[in-house]
Amino acid sequence: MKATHSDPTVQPVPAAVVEAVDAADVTLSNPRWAVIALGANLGNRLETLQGAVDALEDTPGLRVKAVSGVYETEPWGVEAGSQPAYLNAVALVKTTLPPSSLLERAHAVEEAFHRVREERWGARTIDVDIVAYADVVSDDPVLTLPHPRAHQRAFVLAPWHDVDPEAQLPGRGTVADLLAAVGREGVVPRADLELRLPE
Ligand code: A4P
Ligand code: MG
Repeated sequence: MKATHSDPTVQPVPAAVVEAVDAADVTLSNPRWAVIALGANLGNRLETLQGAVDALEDTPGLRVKAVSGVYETEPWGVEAGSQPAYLNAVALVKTTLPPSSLLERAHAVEEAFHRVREERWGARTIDVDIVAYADVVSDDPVLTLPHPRAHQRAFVLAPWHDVDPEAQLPGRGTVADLLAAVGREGVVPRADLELRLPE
């Protein structure tokens, strides 16, 4: 039976929920930019990447401003042939969330797509990493900024360079120079796959 406002069994909406709904309508006042790396090597990889982009856009205080093309990449950090290939992409976002809240949101998105953590660098339905948050530099292991391995990874640098050719990785130099240094081996553009920028 459909509940109505006059239905005495309907509980009032808790204040916290009301706040969350209100926050979704907030106009960003002083947003910072952040770069989010997305990687998937289990399940329907493209669908999951798109779902993660859409879930990020659904975050109060966050707007996805650009999404890169999709790259098929060899698994990094594990024995060759031991894991399926990844699809990787990068999203540029503007957000009023502080870094810690952005990380919480990244973890919530991973959980929504049933990410299971069994081993470090294990195969995953989705990895949502914060590559950079404005010019913040931090060696906190809970949230290291920039991401401590981003400068070594063509699967982050190539898609990031595509959406922002002038980008700088704080403390490391330009993304263009870093990409030239690591090369593009094992990182293949998939022009047949495309991520949509949420409307
Ligand atoms: N953490 C610290 N800094 C950050 C940050 N900037 N962004 C902490 C996100 N998380 C950060 O991460 C482990 C812990 O890192 C978290 O608790 C968080 O607080 P995780 O996602 O639980 O585990 P993980 O991803 O397996 O570990 P790690 O060390 O973050 O892995 P990486 O370095 O991200 O590598 N190969 C290809 N081709 N493509 C990939 O996308 N990804 C990985 C994951 C390995 N090989 C890959 C790819
Ligand atoms: Mg990660």
